[in-house]
Amino acid sequence: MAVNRMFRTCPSTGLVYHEPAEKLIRWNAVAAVVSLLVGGILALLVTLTRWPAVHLLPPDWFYLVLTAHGLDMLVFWIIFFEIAVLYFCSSVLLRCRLAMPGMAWLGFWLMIVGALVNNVAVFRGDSSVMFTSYAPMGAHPAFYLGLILFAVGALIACFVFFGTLVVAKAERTYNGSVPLVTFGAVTAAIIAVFTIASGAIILIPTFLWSIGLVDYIDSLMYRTVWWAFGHSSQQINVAAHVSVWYAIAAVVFGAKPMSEKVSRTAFFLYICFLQLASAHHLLADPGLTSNWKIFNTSYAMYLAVLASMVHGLTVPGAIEVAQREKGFNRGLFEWLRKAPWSNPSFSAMFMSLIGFGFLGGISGVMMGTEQLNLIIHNTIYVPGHFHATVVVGTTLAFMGLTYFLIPTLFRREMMFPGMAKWQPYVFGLGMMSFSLFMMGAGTLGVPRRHWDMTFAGNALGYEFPGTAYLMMGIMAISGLAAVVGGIMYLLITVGSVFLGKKIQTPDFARVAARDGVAPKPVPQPVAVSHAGIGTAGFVAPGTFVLALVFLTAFVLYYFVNWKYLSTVWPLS
Ligand code: HEM
Ligand SMILES: [Cu+2]
Repeated sequence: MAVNRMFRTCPSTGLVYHEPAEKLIRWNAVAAVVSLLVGGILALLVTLTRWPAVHLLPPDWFYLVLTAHGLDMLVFWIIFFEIAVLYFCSSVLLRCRLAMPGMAWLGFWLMIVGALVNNVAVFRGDSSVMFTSYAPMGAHPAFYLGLILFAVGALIACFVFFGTLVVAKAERTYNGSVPLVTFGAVTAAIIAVFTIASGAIILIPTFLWSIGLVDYIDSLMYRTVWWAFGHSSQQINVAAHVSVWYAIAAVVFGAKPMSEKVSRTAFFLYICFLQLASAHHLLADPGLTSNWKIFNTSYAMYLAVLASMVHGLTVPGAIEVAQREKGFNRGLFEWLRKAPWSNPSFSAMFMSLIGFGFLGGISGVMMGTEQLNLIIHNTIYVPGHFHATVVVGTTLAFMGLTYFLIPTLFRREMMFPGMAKWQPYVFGLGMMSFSLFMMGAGTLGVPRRHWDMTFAGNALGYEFPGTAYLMMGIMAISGLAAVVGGIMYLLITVGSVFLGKKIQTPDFARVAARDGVAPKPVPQPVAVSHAGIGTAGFVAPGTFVLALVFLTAFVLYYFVNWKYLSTVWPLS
């Protein structure tokens, strides 16, 4: 079967692109960036409304815009980008053809139609049910239908990804096991299948309920199953952005994982335990036993947290080892000081790692403790936590990857390279501060998703301390900084992709399928000795010190919150 296929090899990276895969990766990435643009405009409006001194939108618009912001960002931006990552990690990294490009296009168009239908439902004004759309709050049927179509499209994309792995195996385009980055993508895709199945189990009956064919949706059942979907989808993001960390570490430093086995085991832990952690969204719900909540959120969740901490250690560890081997071997932190801080792929990736760990991780464990959850339940602490995870963590990592993709995938020179150096800092630091001040205001009790924290005109008023208003103001200003960082990202990416100078590289050429595209299979790293680097018997002592700082911060913050809990509920 000597079908001819179109491939090209990128001269500067050596990556091999199959023509349909390249097109699909581009289109998915473009759809992602368009969603980010829409979500970003909405972010600005939401932020200006939650800024007490500005209080921009009227209530109906606030809830509409908040619903659309959550969906366009956390569903459409992130998932379109993830599909691009899946195709990249299969077809490109394994140097093989993409399986069933026709199906992949079907998936893509279903996702586009789904995203549009869902957005239309929200902007009609009768579906301001928030990202979580808890029953018995009902939206227009098109709201659910849009999400279902989008999910079917994403599911098809996952199967195209799995199919591509089968192709690579059958056509022997790699030897040994798949590279670690691809392994991480496999983790993400397996979780995605579980996630989409849970989404279908809850959204299809809810859709039928919205058109009157089902007459009752139990609200506790809705919340339980919805979070099997909602939480797991966050774990797809984590598996995807951790893979991106490894990829960027490999591209920028030539860093090899410190231990493939440990990293792979950590990915495997995600598959085993994260769905159970969904229970942390139900900690304040009546009707579920404490035993169930505590088992799932303590014993089970910590194994998923462990996995993230392993990655948080091995990624900088691998970078440290690579840097020390290049000669940056003095003291504890020369490797970090001499890192390429003006390379936006690196700075985005490193801030993603630190922000995700310190802000998202520590706050997540605190919130996931049944007793402590009471302090912050439904306060603005919650969006503070998840902007640290899905924005500083996932979104910033994806931004870092984009800078790498512009020349190799889109074959364009990057526009505004000077601005690109600063973009990750403006966005990342803005978002970190935004998240921190949200958490601060939340600790003082400021509610999330609330149009007016002053409760003006309500019979039962409540006065927050002045600090809460101050924190909401600083939060909003930091949010504006992040919006500026987002605009910089959009200018650079859209500018480069559509107007950037074309890079002339060898174009697609026919290759006989039987021979495969990879005449030289990817060489597998050989074990190397790290003799002569590091100090005191550690190859990566700097990373070890960073881990101890993390541990100290973690323990202190955790216990401070127990202390705080004892004061908010005086018993004597
Ligand atoms: C410049 C960037 C961003 C800013 C300034 C921003 C700002 C905000 C604000 C002020 C809220 C409302 C919090 C509340 O009142 O409860 C919010 C909610 C939310 N944001 Fe963002 N955001 C940004 C980016 C993102 C990104 C990139 C994502 C996802 C990847 C995201 C996902 C969400 C979600 C899921 C909600 C909650 C919606 C709900 O409660 O139903 N945001 N954001
Ligand atoms: Cu969760």
